[in-house]
Amino acid sequence: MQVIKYVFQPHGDERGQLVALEEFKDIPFKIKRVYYMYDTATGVIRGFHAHKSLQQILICIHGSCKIRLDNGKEKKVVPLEKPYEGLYVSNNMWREMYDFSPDAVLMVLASELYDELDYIRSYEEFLEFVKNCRDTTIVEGAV
Ligand code: T46
Repeated sequence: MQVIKYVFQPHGDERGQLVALEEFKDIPFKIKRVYYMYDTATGVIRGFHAHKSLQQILICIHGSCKIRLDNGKEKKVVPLEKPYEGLYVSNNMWREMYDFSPDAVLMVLASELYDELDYIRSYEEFLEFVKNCRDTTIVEGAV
């Protein structure tokens, strides 16, 4: 399974930190959509789906949460707790987001506009889908 965690370079000075993200430079795709979730209720698990073609970068810009990734063969839990870290999630990954701190803001940069038809919401359908996808392995590092 491939887990790619980007470490973005903050522009820090005495005023604080600033992270800038540019498509094809810091982010490996054209950013067509940004969404974020906050005020997540205690104990909630979100996700439970994969995508047919969507690529995303998940950044917990405040607070913390955990992402469970599953490629159909292997599962890996990735904690997100730094505003300068981004988790790349490819289309063919079943994802679950959980263990949100009360102050968590999880921001997502997406390669496509919202399309319900791109979602795979059945785990059995997902397992069939990944049979035809190339294998993935784990890499942690920067861009
Ligand atoms: C993903 C994980 C990480 C929209 O109208 N537009 C949007 O762009 C999105 C993302 C959602 N919505 C609506 C659809 C639902 O009525 O917002 C509601 C909640 O979406 P959903 O239940 O899909 O949220 P999550 O947290 O389960 O999943 C989301 C993304 O949908 C998904 O692509 O990979 O975050």
